[in-house]
Amino acid sequence: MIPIHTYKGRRVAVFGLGRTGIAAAKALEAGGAEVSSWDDSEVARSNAEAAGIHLDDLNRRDWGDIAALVLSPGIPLTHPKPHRMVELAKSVGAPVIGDIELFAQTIADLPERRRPKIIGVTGTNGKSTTSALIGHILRETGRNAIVAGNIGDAILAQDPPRPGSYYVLELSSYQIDLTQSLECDVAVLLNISPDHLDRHGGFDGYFAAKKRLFEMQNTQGVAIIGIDDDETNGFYSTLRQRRREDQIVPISAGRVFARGVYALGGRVYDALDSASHPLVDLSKAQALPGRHNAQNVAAALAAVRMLGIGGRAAADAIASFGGLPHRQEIIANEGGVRFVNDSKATNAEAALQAINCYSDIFWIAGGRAKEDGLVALEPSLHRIRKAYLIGEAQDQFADELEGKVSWQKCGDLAKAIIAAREDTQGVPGAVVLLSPAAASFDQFKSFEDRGDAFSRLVHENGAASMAAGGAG
Ligand code: UMA
Repeated sequence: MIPIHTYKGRRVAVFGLGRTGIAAAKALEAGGAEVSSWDDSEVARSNAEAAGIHLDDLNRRDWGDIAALVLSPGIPLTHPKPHRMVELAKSVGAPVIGDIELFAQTIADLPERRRPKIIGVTGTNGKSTTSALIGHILRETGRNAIVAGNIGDAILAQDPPRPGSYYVLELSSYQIDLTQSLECDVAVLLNISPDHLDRHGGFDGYFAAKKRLFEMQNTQGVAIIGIDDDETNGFYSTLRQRRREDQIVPISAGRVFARGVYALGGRVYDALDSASHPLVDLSKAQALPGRHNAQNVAAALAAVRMLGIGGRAAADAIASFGGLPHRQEIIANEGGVRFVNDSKATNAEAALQAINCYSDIFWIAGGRAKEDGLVALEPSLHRIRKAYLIGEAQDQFADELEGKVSWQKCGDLAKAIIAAREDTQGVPGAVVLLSPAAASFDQFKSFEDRGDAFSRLVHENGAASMAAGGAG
């Protein structure tokens, strides 16, 4: 845990008692603050109590002594409308902040020589993989690196900063909205496409949140910008006018840059080092298939290069990266039919990236649909042999696929797996791909929960099918 001393002797309201809130309440208490914690959900409250959190109903108490409200990222700050707690905090002039801000303040309070390096990674897709990859390279090259934020456990549940250590923070737009003073040594923007629009009042609000990561950097901070979409390319041009040449690095999967890191023809080049020799042969990085991962590799290489780690050591570390659960994770190979868990793909853009990595796809999709539905998938629908639709989105997805891809409404994951297994019997090379292009919350707690269920059901159903004498 990282104790937070900023509010020592003062009272802080912590609202939302999931991963963020529980860790924040404990960290604040460890640093000497008085903490009042609450959550709208009774289940969350009793879980928090079991975890040693003292509850204090923030709906009923007087807010006069509250110095700050620590809000969890999943709770509306501004849109669709501010949560009641945000209004209460504003009414007494208490700042509304997140756990990343508490972390940032704690780092800023350290003497400069004891400050760890901070790498912040944002974008719509690929944040987790890029963050994990940067962490992996740092560790493989002998550094102490912690990867946290929108990936895994909350930042304040991590080990306290040590001189010479590195924190790699995957940052969602929600988390950046609640952060005011995070000075990343290296900040990465991978890409942007519409997502979470309801929480930001539209695309501009969403993009503005991502850009703030760079606005918070100090004059020494380095920006790594993916330039493969129009919006981020435009942002790169703007930033170039404001920063020294050595403080901004473009990255791309497909475009060559004199001063950038880019992927081309299955290889990644670091033009900051030598543009004539590829640094990484992507065919050796088994856990990183597809063009989107080429961009993630370029971003990770650029980030570590700007931290002084380059060349062969970084390239070797990339080859040994094992990948992340729920992101194109091969969980079974039955007679040449692969079952791939890509539950993390909660929007069509993310699903497209996985779909582009395979042909002969038996695709399990659905859940709670995002605003743009399946529009982004249009160019790659020919790769899909059949779609097995689940969850709230199944009717909408069936309408969108009508006349383009054969589909079957299955309702839930278990039925979808059974149907896909039947259809792929005797089709070596087929891929049963769970890449839902929708959020999980209609039927699961989280995308991790959905991915775990997929993995369990594939193995259970596979065993049952073998026992029944099926091809399995
Ligand atoms: N709650 C209320 N009232 C509300 C809404 C929520 O009381 O109106 C309570 C819920 O009852 C629950 C708590 O708030 O107890 C949940 O807070 P949360 O949604 O912020 O969840 P955490 O467990 O704190 O997880 C968060 C991130 N979740 C979100 O941003 C939605 C996790 O990212 C992150 O790993 C974790 O903090 C640790 O930093 C997950 C995520 O889905 C991976 N992120 C989104 C994404 O990637 O698309 C942004």
